[in-house]
Amino acid sequence: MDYMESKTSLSLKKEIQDKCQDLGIPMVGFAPVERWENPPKELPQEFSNWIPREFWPQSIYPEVKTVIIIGLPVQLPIVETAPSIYYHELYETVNILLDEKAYEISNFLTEKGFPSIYLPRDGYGDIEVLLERPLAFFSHKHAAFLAGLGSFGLNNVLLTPEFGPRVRFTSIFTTAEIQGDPIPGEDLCTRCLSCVVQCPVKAIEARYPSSIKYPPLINKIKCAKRSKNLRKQYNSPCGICIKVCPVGEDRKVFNRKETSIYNHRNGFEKYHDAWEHVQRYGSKR
Ligand code: B12
Ligand code: SF4
Ligand code: SF4
Repeated sequence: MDYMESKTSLSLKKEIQDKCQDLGIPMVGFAPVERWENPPKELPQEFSNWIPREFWPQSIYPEVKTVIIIGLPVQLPIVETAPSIYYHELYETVNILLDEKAYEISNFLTEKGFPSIYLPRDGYGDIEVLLERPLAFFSHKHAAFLAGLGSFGLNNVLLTPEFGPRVRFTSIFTTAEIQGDPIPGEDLCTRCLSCVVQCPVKAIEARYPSSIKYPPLINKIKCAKRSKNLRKQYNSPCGICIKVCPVGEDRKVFNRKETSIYNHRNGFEKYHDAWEHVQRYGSKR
């Protein structure tokens, strides 16, 4: 990149950040596509098994130069009712918003002369498809990881300083060359094992937290089966492993630093009563 180009890249980056602010997006990151081929040394975790080449952005849209990742939070007191119709509705709302905002940003950039395309926040037809092959064609959590937005937890999702794992992502592929964001390199997972212990189907198989290798061992089929069952009851997604995670400033914001609140009723009756009330209505048990 020459001097003029890097100046353009910086002002364009600022324009995109401003656009995100106008759209009410609290989290945005930039990852040049080279990071998929040569993951930066300062990443918080080393992977024993990196994403296969066909999942890289440049394999999906050969013209892409930068991946822009946007994140919207899922509000903690609603996740606390999970599984419930309330969390189900929130999940649907955030999904629609993510897709719409990414679509709008991609058109904004295309109109500026940088052809760009949005990606759907998920990208699968039905849970039945995932039971056969629990993969999508592109992984947003790895994109967010490469943009320096967070680190992987034992729960296999990305933990962020702001919202812990309670944030959903999508991406935009742009032909604009934009400077990548710095990578803080901090491993945010405390290895508290709450996600492992609380998973109702024991899908998180991490047993030796001191010698953890990434990606963590997740039985995706067990998790997808639970999701299928909950969907029949209008209660999906499960979300327990993101509810119990102690990481995230949102815990302070919502005054929920104490995570033992989820383990027993004693002393926390008012919360349990509220969650149980929500769970009694609008979905099957
Ligand atoms: C398929 C899927 C599921 C399935 C399968 C579960 C799973 N663990 O993958 C189901 C429906 C069960 C599910 C559940 C959940 N999901 Co989900 N899911 C996805 C989806 C659509 C695709 C993930 C994917 O295929 N990635 C691509 C592959 C390459 O990544 P990977 O699976 O991590 O693969 C690694 C390892 O498997 C390993 N590996 C080992 N051998 C091999 C072999 C091959 C061929 C490959 C490819 C990889 C591989 O290497 C890979 C790289 O490290 C993404 C959305 C998206 N498009 O990104 C959301 C996504 C990952 N889910 C999300 C969430 C939040 C959840 C839930 C908490 C439910 C909820 N919404 O409340 C649970 C958590 C489950 C868990 N603990 O992992 C969020 C995560 C956000 C975050 N903060 O990180 C995402 C990004 C959705 C979004 N738009 O925000 N999910
Ligand atoms: S989403 Fe539920 S079933 Fe899947 S890993 Fe997390 S806690 Fe377990
Ligand atoms: S619940 Fe604990 S072990 Fe699991 S991801 Fe969060 S910090 Fe890590």
